[in-house]
Amino acid sequence: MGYVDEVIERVIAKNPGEPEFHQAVREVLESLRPVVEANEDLYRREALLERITEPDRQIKFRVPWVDDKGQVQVNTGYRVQFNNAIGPYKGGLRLHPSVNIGIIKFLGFEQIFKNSLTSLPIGGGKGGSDFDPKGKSDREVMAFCQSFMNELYKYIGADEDVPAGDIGTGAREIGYMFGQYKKIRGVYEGVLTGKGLSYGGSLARTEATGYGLLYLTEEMLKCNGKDIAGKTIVVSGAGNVAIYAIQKAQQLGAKPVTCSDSTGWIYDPEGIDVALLKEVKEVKRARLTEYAAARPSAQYHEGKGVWTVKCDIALPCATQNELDLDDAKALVANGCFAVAEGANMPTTLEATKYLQENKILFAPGKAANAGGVATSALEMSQNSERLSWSFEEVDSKLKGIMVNIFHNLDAAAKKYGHEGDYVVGANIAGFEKVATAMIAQGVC
Ligand code: NDP
Ligand code: 2IT
Repeated sequence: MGYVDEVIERVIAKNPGEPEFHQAVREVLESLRPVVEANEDLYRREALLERITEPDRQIKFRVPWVDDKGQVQVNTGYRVQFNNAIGPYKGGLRLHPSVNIGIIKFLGFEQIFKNSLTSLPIGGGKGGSDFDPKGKSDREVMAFCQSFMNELYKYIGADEDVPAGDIGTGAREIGYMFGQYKKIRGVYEGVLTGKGLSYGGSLARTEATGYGLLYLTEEMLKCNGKDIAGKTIVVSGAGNVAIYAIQKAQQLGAKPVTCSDSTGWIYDPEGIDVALLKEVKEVKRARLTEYAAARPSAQYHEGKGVWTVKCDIALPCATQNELDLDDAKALVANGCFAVAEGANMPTTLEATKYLQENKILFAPGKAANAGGVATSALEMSQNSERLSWSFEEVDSKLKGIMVNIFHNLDAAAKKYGHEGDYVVGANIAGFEKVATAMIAQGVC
């Protein structure tokens, strides 16, 4: 058995009951075969693949808080510090009832390669809790966030580990956590990113993941002789990533016609009304039924369904494994020619394979959604130099980073004989820098 297969088997045996982590490891390691085969003796001696698939540490803790009725609630908090070969651990905090250690490990593992691809000095980590912010009052969210930070503060710091937002964690949650960190440590530092603009946040961080997704998609299309203007786009999700992906797609002359949340989806043939979507999701924190109620051209459907809508480009921006083999078949049958992942691992392995076999341009999340964490790293730079850059400056750096990511992964795919396979390209390009740094730093 080859080294890659041995390590995949070992990871599955050592981490039972963590299917998302197994999936992420399988996807990355299988696409590293060309590099691993070229360096097998060195990597085996260094146990490089065993080391890179084993987190530096996993922290799990109790998060007790008091709800508005005076009842004590208990959630579980996690932080997985996966790899800091190229910089302090960096990655978001997910607050969603589905959160467990396997999900945080898959996200932390992906983050290593994503962060490397940005070309900025950030290592990989992820955290979160099974707390559900939905339906909670601001005071309850604050009570949870403060209790979460009462434990997390021991493990993070501006040069150590810098968390940020993810599903369920936006500016409100980051604000409460930042306040509590400052209170406990007495230090004003860039320990979190995605902060409010009045206390160290970066302009364009809110927009960064969605905008970055479109910058990379535009470049991928351009390099394949296609133009984004005039194209019909289907988007899933209605959160931070989806909203700003829709906004930038419109600015580039495309027409996004769908969005979705955890209960249903919208088809709006006239194009999504971003101002209305923001009002429903960012301000009212309401369901998409409210969007449909306010917009005569919109149709609301219960459940899942955006991938059945005829489109040129699909942008999954909600959550993992939301685009399966049947969805991939529907997209291909309807003439879709490009898929770019705004979410982390939204496409199943079978669906990815099917899309690539059918010559769909496929940009994997660790490249396509790297604009969020890249801009977080720019927020860290601004915090360190105690300056704030203009929106235009951050946005133009973000665009440069995304264009550069595309060319790096395109070149890596070509170098190893897999031209056009951007999954292979992204994994190899992200891995090479981390592997070199790990070997240079010795066994640690
Ligand atoms: P948000 O919480 O802002 O939005 C998530 C959206 O997806 C919501 O519309 C939510 O529905 C929907 N959703 C979440 N979970 C499910 C589910 N299990 N089934 C169906 N719909 C679901 O999160 P983000 O937009 O920040 O994150 C979306 C994805 O992008 C995640 O995979 C995240 O890891 C990834 N990502 C985020 C980055 C960021 O900077 N925020 C950076 C890079 C990647 P509802 O409205 O009902 O809650
Ligand atoms: O998945 C991700 O890259 C994020 N949720 C953003 C992480 C960050 O540190 O900005």
